[in-house]
Amino acid sequence: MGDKEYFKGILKIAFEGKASDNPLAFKYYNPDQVVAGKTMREHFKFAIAYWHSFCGQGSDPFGAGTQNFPWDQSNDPVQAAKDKADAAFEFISKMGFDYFCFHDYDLIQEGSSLVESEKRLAAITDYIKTKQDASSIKLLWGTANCFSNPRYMNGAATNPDFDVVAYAGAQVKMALDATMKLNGENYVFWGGREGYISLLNTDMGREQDHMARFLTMAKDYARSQGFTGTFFIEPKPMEPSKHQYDFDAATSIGFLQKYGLQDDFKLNIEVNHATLAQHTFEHELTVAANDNMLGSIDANRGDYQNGWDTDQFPNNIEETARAMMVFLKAGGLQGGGVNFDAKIRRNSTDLEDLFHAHIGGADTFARGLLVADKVLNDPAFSSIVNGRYASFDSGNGSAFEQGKLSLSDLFDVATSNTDAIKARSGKQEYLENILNNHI
Ligand code: XUL
Ligand code: CO
Repeated sequence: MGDKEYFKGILKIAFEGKASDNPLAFKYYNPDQVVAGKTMREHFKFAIAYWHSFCGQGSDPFGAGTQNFPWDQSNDPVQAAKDKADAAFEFISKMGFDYFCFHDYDLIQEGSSLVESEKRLAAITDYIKTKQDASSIKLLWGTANCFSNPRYMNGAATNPDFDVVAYAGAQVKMALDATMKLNGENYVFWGGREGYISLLNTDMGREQDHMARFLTMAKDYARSQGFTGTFFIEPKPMEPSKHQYDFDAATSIGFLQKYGLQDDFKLNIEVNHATLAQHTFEHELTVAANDNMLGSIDANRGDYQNGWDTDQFPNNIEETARAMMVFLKAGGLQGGGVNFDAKIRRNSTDLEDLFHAHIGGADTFARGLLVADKVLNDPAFSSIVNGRYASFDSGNGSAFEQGKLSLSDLFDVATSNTDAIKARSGKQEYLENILNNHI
């Protein structure tokens, strides 16, 4: 820690249990508690998002930022970046989390040229490396911000101008170097402007070929430098582009499989991105898990009354419990963790609010996990779900699953069945009651 303490008066957040009335304590997240064979710490690998918690100051399209971060006071970019790193590491340590995630220019302000940016990134990653060595804090993933700068208004890897594609390549190379220097466990691609605003001027097929080429080059470069981590694609249907190519989990998996990238790349599923795509969080996790592509989670929530990415802290216990059922059935995440890609509201202006937000998020996931484990182990629940497919466990159903029947065989089976088809209840309301009873 630097000499300065930013979050004065706040000590390390401890697990005190449900009965505690201390607002700065975990009620459910007990890092050492074992659930379904692993500690909560191991299940979740909670990470803080550098951008929302230490960079974004609450500006929106209608007004300037409302936060006045004490670590954002220096005019010298390197000093300002070091102060921000001090604040971030103090916060992560006090939360008792193990990880952080960043975009390149969250760490330090972009320079006026690529060479200047590279120098700045080298300076701040040197500094962060010493802070990592002095603590147990690790990098869950790094990424490059290839969407904010106006040069990327028509996309980065999918830009119709090759000079911009090359620029994005240089930026991603530097972000990969920074990630590898800090022993990042994974690397993320979120294609905010990799899509179109109008199809009148867009060659979609050619742009998608370019995106695949670009991802392949990035993967080959990192592998050649000894990076063994996983690459994640983060699906999102829209915003800022009208339509983004990584629309949802199914679309992204199809893309990765088409271009042979499915072994190196997995998915980073974000709650509010799922709901923007008209899916539930549990749906997107299920699609990813079914193809062995469930890599990581960006935790947050949307708002039922509007249609954009509000990135609020997770607090919906039912939504999280249903997601954790998928998570447990899938055997967890492939390489990733749970990154709080969420921001406190614009009028939450006390530094302490950042703690309340992350405590609530961690407790929501912990509760979700505990509930999911109970539901999955409840015989009343599993017998209904398993029983639903029992007709495929033996006889002709089993032969069908094994590919041993033809369509003519189905005709013979159906015509020789003299009994009327029985209505079999899906028991949805009963299952919903079982879930709620465990909450
Ligand atoms: C944007 C979003 C990003 C990615 C990283 O909606 O989720 O913050 O997680 O670029
Ligand atoms: Co995200």
